[in-house]
Amino acid sequence: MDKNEIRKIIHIDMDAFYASVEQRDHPELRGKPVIVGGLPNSRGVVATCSYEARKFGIHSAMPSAMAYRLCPQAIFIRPNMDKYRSVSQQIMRIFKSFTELVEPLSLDEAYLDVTEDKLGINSATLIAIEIKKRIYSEVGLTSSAGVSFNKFLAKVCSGYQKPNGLTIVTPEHAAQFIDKIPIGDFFGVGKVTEKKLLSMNIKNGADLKKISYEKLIELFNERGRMLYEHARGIDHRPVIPNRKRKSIGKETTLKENLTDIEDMLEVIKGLVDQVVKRLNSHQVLAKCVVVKVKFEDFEQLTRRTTLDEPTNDPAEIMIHAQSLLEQIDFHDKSVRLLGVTTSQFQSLTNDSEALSKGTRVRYEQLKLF
Ligand code: DCP
Ligand code: MG
Repeated sequence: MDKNEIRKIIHIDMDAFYASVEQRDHPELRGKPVIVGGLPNSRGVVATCSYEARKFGIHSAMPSAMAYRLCPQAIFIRPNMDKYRSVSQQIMRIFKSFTELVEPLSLDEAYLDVTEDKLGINSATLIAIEIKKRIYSEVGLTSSAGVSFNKFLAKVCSGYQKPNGLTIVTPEHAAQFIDKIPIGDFFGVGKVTEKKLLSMNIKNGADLKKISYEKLIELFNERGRMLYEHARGIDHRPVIPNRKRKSIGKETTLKENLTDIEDMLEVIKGLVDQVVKRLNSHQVLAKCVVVKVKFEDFEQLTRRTTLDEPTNDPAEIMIHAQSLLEQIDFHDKSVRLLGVTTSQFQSLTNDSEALSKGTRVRYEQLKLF
């Protein structure tokens, strides 16, 4: 893309994500301090908490025992990750109805590039409003959106008026907005860097802009260049969509070349086990199995088969891998590498039913950016 073209970027982040899902599903928890994470008598920590609990000073990563001391009446709930993952899939699908350029950062947040949108709406602000409405009516949750012309500003914006916020920073207003951004909110500034910058009396964007390029590079190398640019509203990082994985495989170069098929099957079995682990972590079944062989002379070939039903059963995948290996003509050559790959996936996760609720959106500005 032309670097001079002004992009339209949205960052969406769900409000108190896990806790809001629990309050949605258990109406008796609404309006109450809810803590999702470890239980108070465990060594666990708070994953997140409702905004009602935040008033007591509770926050993510705090030990649950401390959260209990701050707010003994809080309701503690163990996380239900399957549920949060399925809600996440629902919101990502809503995003994708506006653009294919969706980059998820975690279950509850994503960048969208809507410079061109599928529906021809053409205004990032109106798209953000529409997305918030649809998440509320179809999923039953509130979210916060930031709208700007690059990733850095869009992300800072989405956190600006949480919960249920919408903040827009146009190119004309960027400089004055950046001046006020606390230094700890700049991309790549963690606790250590924040301390270092504060000790140099750099508290916000305005202070950061006064530091020379050379000085920032000297202090922080590549990160220094980014800070220099971000302080001036420059951030060319593209929105990179998470392309769906098409295959999962594992291969290994053998310690010694093999000629005995029984030895090869032993190796294949180990590979199948590793592939199945990864199928499970991606929550998919596979319908296609491929075996790859590389010979001592580096010639290589693959054999594939398609199953009647998708599977994640290692014994079943092994049966197919074995029969594929047995079909190979080795011409008395030894084998230096073996691989197993699976593809044609079917997802194991079911989406929970979309909730239908009233639509309510609050926003501060409505500029057709
Ligand atoms: N999370 C976690 N451990 C952390 C931070 C977050 O397990 N240290 C989980 C729980 C959150 C989810 O990730 O619900 C999203 O993280 P966010 O930082 O976006 O926090 P929330 O969505 O809970 O709250 P906010 O309204 O501040 O975005
Ligand atoms: Mg969030």
